[in-house]
Amino acid sequence: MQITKYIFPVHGDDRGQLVALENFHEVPFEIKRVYYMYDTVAGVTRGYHAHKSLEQILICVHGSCKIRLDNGQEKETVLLDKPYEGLYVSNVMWREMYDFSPDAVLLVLASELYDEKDYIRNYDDFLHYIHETEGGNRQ
Ligand code: T46
Repeated sequence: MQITKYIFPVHGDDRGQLVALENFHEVPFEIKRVYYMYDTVAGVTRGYHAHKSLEQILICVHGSCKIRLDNGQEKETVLLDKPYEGLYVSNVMWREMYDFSPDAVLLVLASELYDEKDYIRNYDDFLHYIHETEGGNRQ
């Protein structure tokens, strides 16, 4: 499976660091929504779903967490622990987020507004969806 991790330019100077993200420049889609999770309870795994259309970039802007990606054929685990790294998560990709450090802040840039109809929350339905769409945009 191809994993796309963006290393964003850091505008650092003697005051500290700054990362700027713009539509279609550092981020390959128009950002329509931003959300973030923090104070994640120790031992919790979030996610357990895929999206039919949504594309996202996940950035652990503080602390660390792991992301398990599954395209229905292969699984990969990615560690996010740098505020200047972004993990691209395509549509039709099962994701689980876990191993959050107590100080983790996971920021997500999303290509679409929130839409519960875009979620596939059952793993068998996910495999069926891939089969029905002849692989979708699998990577
Ligand atoms: C994803 C992973 C990485 C909203 O009202 N608006 C939103 O934009 C989002 C993302 C969530 N919510 C509500 C829906 C639920 O009542 O917040 C609650 C928690 O959402 P959820 O259980 O879907 O959270 P995660 O962490 O399992 O998944 C989230 C995103 O939903 C999902 O798209 O890819 O983060």
